[in-house]
Amino acid sequence: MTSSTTTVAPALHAPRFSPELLFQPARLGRYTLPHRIVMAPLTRSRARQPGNVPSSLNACYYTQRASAALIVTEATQISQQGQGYAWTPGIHSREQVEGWRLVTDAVHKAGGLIFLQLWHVGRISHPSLQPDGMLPVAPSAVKPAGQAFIENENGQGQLVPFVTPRALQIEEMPYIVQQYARGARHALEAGFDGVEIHAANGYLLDQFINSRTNHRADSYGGAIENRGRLLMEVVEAVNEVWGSDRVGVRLSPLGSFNDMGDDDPETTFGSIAEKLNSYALAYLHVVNPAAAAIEKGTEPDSGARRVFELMRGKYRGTLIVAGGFDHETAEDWLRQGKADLIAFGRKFLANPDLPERFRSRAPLNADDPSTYYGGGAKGYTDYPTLAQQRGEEPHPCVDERWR
Ligand code: 8OZ
Repeated sequence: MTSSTTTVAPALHAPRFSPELLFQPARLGRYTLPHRIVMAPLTRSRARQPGNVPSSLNACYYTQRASAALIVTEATQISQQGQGYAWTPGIHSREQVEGWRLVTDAVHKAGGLIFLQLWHVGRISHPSLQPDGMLPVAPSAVKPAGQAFIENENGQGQLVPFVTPRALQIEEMPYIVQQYARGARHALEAGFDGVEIHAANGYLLDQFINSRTNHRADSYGGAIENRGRLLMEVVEAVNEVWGSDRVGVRLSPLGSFNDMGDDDPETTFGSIAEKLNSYALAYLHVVNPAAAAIEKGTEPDSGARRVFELMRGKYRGTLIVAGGFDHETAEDWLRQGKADLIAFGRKFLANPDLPERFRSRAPLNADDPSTYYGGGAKGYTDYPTLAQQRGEEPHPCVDERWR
């Protein structure tokens, strides 16, 4: 039988299911990504001490996850003033830049793409983490409810009440922007592929954006144009270093983590999304305000849906969405045009080969919350790949330089 005799109408030959959008290539600024599964930024509190220096253990962890379309590193303080938790890595000292070099070299050897997340915690800190035991800084002297995670005199982690932060003087604002610019330059020296500006989850930039933490009467407070000013100045300074097509911004509209809140989130986050259009960034990364509902399998409340839809409508660039997705909900969101890429946190933490597992519809390892923060290789670099589960030996990737 020749092929011509078997030719039938193309429609009958079309696959029953169209190919998954999760596995279609995507543009991200100057990069082309092979698929749409991003590794979300995840605080793991395992930087080498003293000095909060990234180590070969951290390089091992990221390299195991190099099949992500993009890795966004854990939040990384741009200054000692910007640190809010014990044992998180920094990008302000020479040793830290060299430590991150281990990470980027190893990830690149494995074919990965990696952006550093630039972080200043603002009021979510404690004098014991600050230079010379000073007060943490914030837009306004508003104490967050809750506790800071610090290291005590015995080298152990400990929760202590937050203090009332010191409101930044307007004369200091250029120096805050310069902290971000230095972090950006250091990230370039450390060999990253780009940077993400952390403006989410109740840290400094988010504290300026949200009305309940920003009571300023100067040009950084009041109307949203003013509350968004610091973020825009930071974006401009970081773009100078990297070019806007290697810079992303992360926001968490309606987020309540770290005692956050805004009196008019539609205006606030709609305006920020709109304003960010003018910078031609690589991407905007949004923590889905409906994440909790998605995870529970319930309908998100209408406020969360409205704010998200508003932002999606206003923002014209590439949008990454994170928060409680699984394979099916991720594919649904891409199909409905609600996101261009999906970021996975806890699933990537527990499944170093997450894209392969999704592709082959393999079962996922469960994550272990007791090993999220602090410690060593356990619960960090010992989650097995599919290959290991089939009996292959793990690739040894931690060398003796760690600790
Ligand atoms: C969990 C624990 C500590 C920090 C964030 C950087 O929420 C964090 C963080 C999360 O963005």
